[in-house]
Formats: sequence, C-alpha cells, structure tokens
Amino acid sequence: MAPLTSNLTKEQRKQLCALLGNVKLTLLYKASFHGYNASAFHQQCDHQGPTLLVAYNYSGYIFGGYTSVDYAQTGGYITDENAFLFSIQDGAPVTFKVNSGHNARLDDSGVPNFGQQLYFCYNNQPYVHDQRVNMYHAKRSGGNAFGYNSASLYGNDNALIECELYKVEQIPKVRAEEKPWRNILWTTQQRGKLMELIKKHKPLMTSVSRVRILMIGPVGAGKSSFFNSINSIFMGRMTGKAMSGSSSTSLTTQFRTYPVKDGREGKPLSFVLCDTMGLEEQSGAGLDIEDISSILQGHIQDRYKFNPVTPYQSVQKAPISASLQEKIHCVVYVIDGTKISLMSSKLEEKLAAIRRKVNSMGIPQFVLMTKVDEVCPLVEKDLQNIYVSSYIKKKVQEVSSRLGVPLSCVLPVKNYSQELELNFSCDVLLLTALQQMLNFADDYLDDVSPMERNSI
Ligand SMILES: Nc1nc2c(ncn2[C@@H]2O[C@H](COP(=O)(O)OP(=O)(O)OP(=O)(O)O)[C@@H](O)[C@H]2O)c(=O)[nH]1
Ligand SMILES: [Mg+2]
Repeated sequence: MAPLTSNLTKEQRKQLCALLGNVKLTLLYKASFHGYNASAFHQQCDHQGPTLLVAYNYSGYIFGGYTSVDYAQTGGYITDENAFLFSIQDGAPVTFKVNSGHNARLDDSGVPNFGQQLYFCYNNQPYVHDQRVNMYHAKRSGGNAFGYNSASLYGNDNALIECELYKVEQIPKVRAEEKPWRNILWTTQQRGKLMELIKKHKPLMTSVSRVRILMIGPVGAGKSSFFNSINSIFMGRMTGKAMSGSSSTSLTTQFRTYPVKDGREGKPLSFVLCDTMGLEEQSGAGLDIEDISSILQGHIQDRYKFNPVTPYQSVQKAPISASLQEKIHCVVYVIDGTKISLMSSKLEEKLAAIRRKVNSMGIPQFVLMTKVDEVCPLVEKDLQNIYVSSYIKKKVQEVSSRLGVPLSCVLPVKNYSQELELNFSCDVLLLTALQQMLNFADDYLDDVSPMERNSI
C-alpha cells in the first residue's frame, strides 16, 4: 500500500503506456526499496496479472519487458505471444517481440527473466545478466526467444541503478448510468447550504464543545489532505497546514488535532479533525492498534509523536480516565480508491481488528474513498460524473465488502491536491462527507451511557 515513487518521467510513462494500449501502470516493486532479490520480487509481484518490468542503467537506458501472464513460481515455461522487450534511450521506444514458438519466460522462484536470456537482479545484485552471450545456454533454452541486439537494448551496460515492476491494467471503458445511483445537488446554493449547516452545528451535549473525528487509513490515502481540503473551504483559499505528499512511509508522524475556523478571523467550528500516522501492513511499522485504542479513549494529546515500536500504552501503563470531550466521537477510514484491489490481506486484517475495537466502543464509523479523480476517467473529466460512473459504483461496492461496512457508509471524495483555486463541485462532495461525520458524532453523543455522560 505504501506509495512508492516511480523513476519514470511523465513522458516516459506515456511512451510505455502507448505500447500497451489504454492502460494504467501501478508500481508494485522497486528494487532499491524492497531489495534486489528473488523473494522480495515474488512477494510484491506474484499473482498480479500483466506486468511491465522497467530497469534503469548508468548509460541512461530504460529497458525491460512486458508479460501478460502472472508471476506465480510454477516452475513452468510460459508461452506468451504478447510478451515483448523494450528500450527507451533517446526518443521513441524500440521493442522486440517474442519469436513465435519460443517461451517468453521460465516461471520459477528465481529473479525475473525474459526468454531465459535476460535475468534482472541477477545473483540478487543490481545487475542484468545476458545469457545470450553464453551460446551453450542460449541453445539449451531454445535459442533466441527475443531477437534483440544488446547494444540497442541496454547499450551493453549491465549495471543497474534501479529495477521496477508495474502492474498493467486496462483503463475501463466506463459506462455512464442513465440515472445517478446517488442523488446530490450540484449547485452553489447546495454548497452554501451545507456550509451554513456545518457552521451552525453544535454538539448534542453542552459538555462537549467540539466533536472529535478521527481519520485512520493506509500511508498516502489522503488523511492530511482531507483536513487541508476542509480547512481550505472554510478559509476561502488553499491551505496546507497538515503536511501531505508521497513517501513510502507515513509523512504524518505525530497525532494532530486540527480545529477549523470559520474564516481567518472567524470562530472555531464545532468539530476537530484528528490526523494520524498511516497504517502499514507489517507489525511494528506505521500506526499501532494500541495507539488507536489510546486515541479513541482520549488519552493521547495533540502533537504526540508516534513510535511504532513502543506504542503509547506500553509507555503509560495506567492512564487516568479521560473526559467525554477528549474521546473520539466518530471514526473515518480514509482509503485510496486507486489502491483497493491492491490492498494486501495483512492490511485488510489490520483494518478488521481496528474495526472490531471501534465497534466494541460503540463509536460510529464510515469510509472516505479518496482520489476518485484518478480512479475513473469520466470523473477526471468532470467530478459531477461521480454518481453516474458505473466504475466508481463498483469501487464503492468493493470497499464496502472488503472493509465490511454498509454501502451507504462509503463516501467517495476528491481532496484538493494540486489545485490553486476552490471548486464548488469538489466542495459539495467534501462538505457532504463532513456533514455526515457530524451526524454520526451526534448519534454517538445521543447514545452515550449515563456513566460516560458524567465523566466530564
Ligand atoms: N488526485 C488526488 N490526489 C490526492 C487526493 N487525496 C490526496 N492526494 C494526494 O495523495 C498524496 C498523499 O496524501 P496525504 O494527504 O499526504 O496522505 P496521508 O493519508 O496523510 O498520508 P500519510 O500521512 O503519509 O500516512 C498527496 O500527494 C496528495 O496530494 C485526491 O483525492 N486526489
Ligand atoms: Mg498524513
């Protein structure tokens, strides 16, 4: 789930996509991050469908190969007539198709190979090994599966700077549904109405001055950006108080509780958005479930620095009971819409454990599905297509079933990410989501036990 950064420039990515049709590339493996070895490669890349391997050498060549068949360590020979090798140096890429009657790959547990001729990360090193140089092996593996010329493929320079593997997915031809599957009013009046409702909102109990909404989600899902977006709407200009961006580990390392004001000199609104460190699939990395438990109970203060190895509870053995005001009143899972099908089972289990914990405390929860603009080309063109896009509907259903939350509790949104100006369609979606969070927090406060009511 970690958002790795690709070494490809926009132009190079475009050139490679053009070789494959209307596709998108998602980076699964980066040797400098995951390791130059076969087991790291297979851990990230097995059973991912069609993939594109991209290597970079010191002579400036970007080269590699495409295979339409999964890596699966079957030990079998793969015939794949769609396979090809490519190279970009200056200008347009050159390609070398697999010769008919030849195997495109040996699907073993070793490092990736093409035609048993080219082995990437050979000997678990940043190195590409060219078996063709050894004619004995070339004959044994059935000769030249790919009729390339090593000078034009990689400039005879075998030392690699980087090696990446991308999942290749066809961009769906999205059908626009005749009737929207959810109703929303795309008007500036609706934007104004939602803003008024939120400005007037008061928590159901006078003892709670502001409701606390906790955002939890994988690294890079858009938690901090959601706060920045909401803050921008009420400030009337783009703001970037919470640090956001892409990194392989969480950019947010502190627990932050962000109030939002109604304009620069305005009053604070009735809610606080609590931002956390991103979740990671491994234990001992990213936000820890024990930390979440402490946050829910109101024990963790603003600016607390997370330490995945030593969670808060192990530091403070017997925390004093916090008041209702300091507890969390609504939990929001922030999930990147472009990464749903890539979510690992380990991360899914982690989220399920968190959900059990939140459920047991009776705190309402729902899901924000972000980056809808990157999920669907119809929505990229016009955000107002969000509820007529059959593909967004499918993704919302997928989130609902993978996280085990009702469909009505999954709200797709687009955060502000590169824009310089506010846009009312974007605001309507974001404010609708915020309004829903406030309703959920009200439901929680309406239902607290008399004992908790008194723990003020
Ligand atoms: N296109 C698009 N980009 C988004 C959206 N939301 C967030 N981003 C981008 O995604 C990247 C990660 O966003 P963050 O807000 O830093 O994510 P986070 O969940 O806070 O991540 P960590 O703090 O690292 O765990 C940033 O580059 C954002 O600009 C969205 O809805 N659409
Ligand atoms: Mg963040």
